[in-house]
Amino acid sequence: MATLSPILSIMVRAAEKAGRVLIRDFGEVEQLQVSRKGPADFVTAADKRSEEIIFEELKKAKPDFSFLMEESGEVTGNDKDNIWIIDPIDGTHNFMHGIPHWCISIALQSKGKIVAGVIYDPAKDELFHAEKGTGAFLRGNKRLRASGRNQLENCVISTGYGGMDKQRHSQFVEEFSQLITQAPMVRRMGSAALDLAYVAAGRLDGYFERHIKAWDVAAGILLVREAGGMVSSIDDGSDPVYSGNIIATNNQIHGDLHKILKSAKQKAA
Ligand code: LIP
Repeated sequence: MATLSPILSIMVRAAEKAGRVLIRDFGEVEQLQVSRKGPADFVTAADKRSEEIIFEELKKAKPDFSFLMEESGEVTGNDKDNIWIIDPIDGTHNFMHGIPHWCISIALQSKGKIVAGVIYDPAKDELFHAEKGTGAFLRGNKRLRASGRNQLENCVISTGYGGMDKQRHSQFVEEFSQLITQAPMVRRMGSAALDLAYVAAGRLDGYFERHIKAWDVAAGILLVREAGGMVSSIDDGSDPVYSGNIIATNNQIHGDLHKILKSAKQKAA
């Protein structure tokens, strides 16, 4: 593998250390499915333990950096310009159900821009990484490139939807019903970070989701852009890291997919 930069090495080391513990926990989760209550408490503990491991590793390497984390929230350091954005398990429900499609996502935001991202899938031992201006890679030096498909009917599009109130539900139903008439191959795989990594890798041609968090998407947004894809917010020109709504594509179908989502929003209003 090409030599990683010092900052990516720090991020990869933290992700792999947490991943070793999580893959052991994941093995135990599969045994807990039979219990009526299920492994929810066990997975919550795994989530928190993963975040603690990542936090300690990054803090040791960069003591002054700040943090934004899914479980522990914000930790402001002396250096407010550099912020680690961490999802210790993205795809938590997959993890909880013993489905091997979850990951660790770590991004570094510097002066308001995402400059480095690592998405690690321990179950498949795939590590995606990118640094601003230097490309996106799958460990082993495989350069990631977004797909070239430009006809929606040939594209695989992923999406997600969290808990929904009535308004959200009707909007999603309208988006989905309009989408499948033009792009019938839609997937709901349960991890925003891996959805974005797969757009960067050309495995998916597009992804969109509303009511999503910065830690779900920050690293993946950089991967998609460094792989030649395009990322924007769905509803306006705001930063998709924090807007809570995102559309990411191979660049070829961005306008077509965006048009469907905007039309659906108007119809559902
Ligand atoms: C998940 C996202 C997924 C979304 C889920 C959830 P988590 O993140 O990756 O795309 O649909 O509702 O937000 O909770 O597993 O970190």
